Amino acid sequence: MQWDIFCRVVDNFGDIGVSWRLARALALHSQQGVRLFVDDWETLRRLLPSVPAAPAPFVVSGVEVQPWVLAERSPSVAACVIEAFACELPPACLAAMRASTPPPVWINLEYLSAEDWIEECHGLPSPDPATGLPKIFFFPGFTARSGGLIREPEVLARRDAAQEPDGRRNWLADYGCAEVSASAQWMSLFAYDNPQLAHRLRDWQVSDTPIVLWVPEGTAWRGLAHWLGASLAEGHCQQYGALTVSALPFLPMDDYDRLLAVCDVNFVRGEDSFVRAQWAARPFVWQAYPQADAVHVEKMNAFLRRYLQTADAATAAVVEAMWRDWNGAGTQEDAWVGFQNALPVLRRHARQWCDQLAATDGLVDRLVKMVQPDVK
Ligand code: TRH
Repeated sequence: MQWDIFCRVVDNFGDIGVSWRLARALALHSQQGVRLFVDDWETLRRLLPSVPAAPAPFVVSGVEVQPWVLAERSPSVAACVIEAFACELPPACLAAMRASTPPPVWINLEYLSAEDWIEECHGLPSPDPATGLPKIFFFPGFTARSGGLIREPEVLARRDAAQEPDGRRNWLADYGCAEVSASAQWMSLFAYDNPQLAHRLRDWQVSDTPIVLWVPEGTAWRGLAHWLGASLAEGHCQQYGALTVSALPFLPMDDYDRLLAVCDVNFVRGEDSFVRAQWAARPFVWQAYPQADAVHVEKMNAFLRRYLQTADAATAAVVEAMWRDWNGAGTQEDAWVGFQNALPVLRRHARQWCDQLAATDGLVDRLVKMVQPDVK
């Protein structure tokens, strides 16, 4: 069976990050033909540096990656068409889909949410006004009645390897600098502009425990530069009291996953890094993509209700305080101290949560079962 995934990059990295992970997981899982059409080759290359500079069809990890224009010029219809995040397919593809017998299964991949309402909408078809073809809405999520989470077959094994005793040594061999101690508390930072960052940096500077903060290139550099009073460049690695700041390049995706696995705490954002932090099975703080009318706070609360269901009241309180503070939903001066003190418990909790998620079908299994119900 042939799968076509269409992705337009609206902003940031999440659209292509999720689409690429899905394409790779589908190719690995089902050994079926997978093509990924993408309109922003440069952003794809940031995640996958092995992709050649000139946009042209290219096979990587079993996925045929294609520039978007090729779908516009010579559309061919796959048995299953996945439209990522309602990105609107090229008119030529829509026409070819309408003319094809039988028509393809057409899936709209939605944004991940922990909210209850997605269960009612997951898997529902809706007629597309332009073509009359049914489009099925697929909602990734955390429950059995949702579309699940993308989990490539080897993701947990790769995490376990990175968390072996030599995992940090290997990381330091690739990205380390003399100032970094392998035994410090390691944290990664991937964030949108965040006024709370300055407060946290102050906390970390006076921490009793030495802290190393790994910061891949991106928006968080701006906040850091403001706090440092100097611009930041790749390779910047310097100590500020108990805090060592290490500025990394924007990492190839698999190295970003490795960073999450070797850190004690991960600050993540958006959708894809949020999921990867959960597979890393380490305590994490999520910055939800900021939306008008504090919609993102609702999303955060919906996730926390699930994530903290089995946590005791004291543990739940420190996580809630830290996450609310980080998402601008209620400042709490001692949010970090409480969170840091609870880290041993939070680490066990993160592992339990990850194991619980990993015991259920991943998104690709659920997708294949929906599209090919007869396949065992
Ligand atoms: O980049 P994001 O903010 O993307 C967001 C979300 O997807 C959000 O839901 C969407 O509405 C908005 O974009 C438009 O965060 P996200 O989802 O975590 O995607 C980041 C991707 O970048 C993820 O696949 C991990 C990858 N990454 C690297 O490969 N290397 C790096 O160094 C870093 C920091 C990230």
